[in-house]
Amino acid sequence: MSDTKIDRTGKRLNETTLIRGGTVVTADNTVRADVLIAGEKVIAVAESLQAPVGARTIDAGGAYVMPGGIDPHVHMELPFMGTVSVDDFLSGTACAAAGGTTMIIDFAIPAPGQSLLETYAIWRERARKATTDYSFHMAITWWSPEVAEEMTILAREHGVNSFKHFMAYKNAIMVDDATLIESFTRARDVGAICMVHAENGDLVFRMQQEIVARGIVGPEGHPLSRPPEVEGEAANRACQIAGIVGVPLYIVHTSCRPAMEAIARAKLAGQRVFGESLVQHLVIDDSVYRDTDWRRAAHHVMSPPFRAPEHQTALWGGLQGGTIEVIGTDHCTFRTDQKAMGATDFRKIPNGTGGLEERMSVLWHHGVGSGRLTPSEFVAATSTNAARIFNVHPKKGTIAVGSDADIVVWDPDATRTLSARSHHSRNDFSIFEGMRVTGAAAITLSRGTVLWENGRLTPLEGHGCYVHRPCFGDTTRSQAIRNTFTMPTAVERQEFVP
Ligand code: URQ
Ligand code: ZN
Ligand code: ZN
Repeated sequence: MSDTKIDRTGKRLNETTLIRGGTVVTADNTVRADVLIAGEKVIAVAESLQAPVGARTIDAGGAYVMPGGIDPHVHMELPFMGTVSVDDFLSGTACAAAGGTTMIIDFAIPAPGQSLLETYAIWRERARKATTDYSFHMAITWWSPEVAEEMTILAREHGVNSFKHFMAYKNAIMVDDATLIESFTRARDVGAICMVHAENGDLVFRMQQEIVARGIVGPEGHPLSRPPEVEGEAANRACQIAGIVGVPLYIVHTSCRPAMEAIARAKLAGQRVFGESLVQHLVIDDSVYRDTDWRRAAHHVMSPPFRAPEHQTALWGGLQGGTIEVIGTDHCTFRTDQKAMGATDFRKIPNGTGGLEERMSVLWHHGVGSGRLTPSEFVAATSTNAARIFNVHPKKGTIAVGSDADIVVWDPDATRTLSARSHHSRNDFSIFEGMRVTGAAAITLSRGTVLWENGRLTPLEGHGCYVHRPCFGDTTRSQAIRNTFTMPTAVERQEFVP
């Protein structure tokens, strides 16, 4: 009886693979070592390993062997602003593999009033086609006792340990402070982490109206309506609320100095606050909105918007200094004809850009290639920190015995020009068009299965698995949650006696 098992995609599971001659890079060290994979797991990391009979051998001589990337911020086939993002869970995860990423965390986003459990089931169904592993944050877009109850069920039974809150997108999915407080409290009590899109949505709404009233309706109006101060205010408010409630906080797509400084202040106060930035915000500035070609300017409409160059400098400093721990992409792609929904009013341009395939090459080129980051810091920012923050380490985010064999053989010398003509996204443009970068995935393995090899993508529909992310149990909650603000007790409270 053959001991070869077949997975649901018809793939032989018991393959043994030896990756030899490479330099293994984890967030903690860099070492010459071979990696032995049996089926879906790493079973040995050491020098001069022998290949078992029948094993496949990958010669990684001269290359790095790194944990597959984790992008904790993507939106596949998201219904948003009257349309749907064009990359679905198959095309999106195929892009991921081509770029060296082996796990995505998407966002299940209920319409206000919609059941969270129903939303979760919808996203699970959509994601069945994925070729790499995936998980979901759950967005809180309204509040009721049922929402609180369903948060608990998702946390305890479905491996959702992170809840997202949009402080922008008024009259759509934006929530107010009262909901933030209720949701943050429930998340704290179940041992989950909270996430925010930090822009003051009321200010944005008012500024949009004023800008349009002045006759500015083109894409240049978009950044004018959401300046850095609007993001900084919301980031600070979210940090303060999270600190008083006593829940860990993750601020997504931090794009500017004021928001980053709010994170730094919270960290200095001892709060468990994590900063994420997007690779595109590190290398693209707000001059894109002054492009005379409407299409190219509209291609770059996303929130928060691209910022003036001094904010890129601040974000690189934050990444190097540890205020920003994770680099994601917020991959949420809309084609030119979809962007044209806002041809006469920038408020109607679907917000979002792509980057999932380009993320690791762009960060390697501009980060490691420039000397800003070491290879280990690159691995931390593109994989390990996200695995630790969202509680899937060491299953994901490292190369160690027992870890999933999510591995990228990284060629630090591979040079290419990024372009929509060669990318694997369904989008008809790339915001990185023409960017020349050095450093690329040569081979990407998802739980031991090769999906990308020397320029050839072989996505396996349905190969990807849902990744349960356990909440922070009591034993680890003390590390996960630092309740900096203790609510005053009656004794301490100085009762005012008239
Ligand atoms: O806000 C988000 O993260 C989603 C809706 C993607 N769009 C964007 O402009 N960032
Ligand atoms: Zn957002
Ligand atoms: Zn997003």
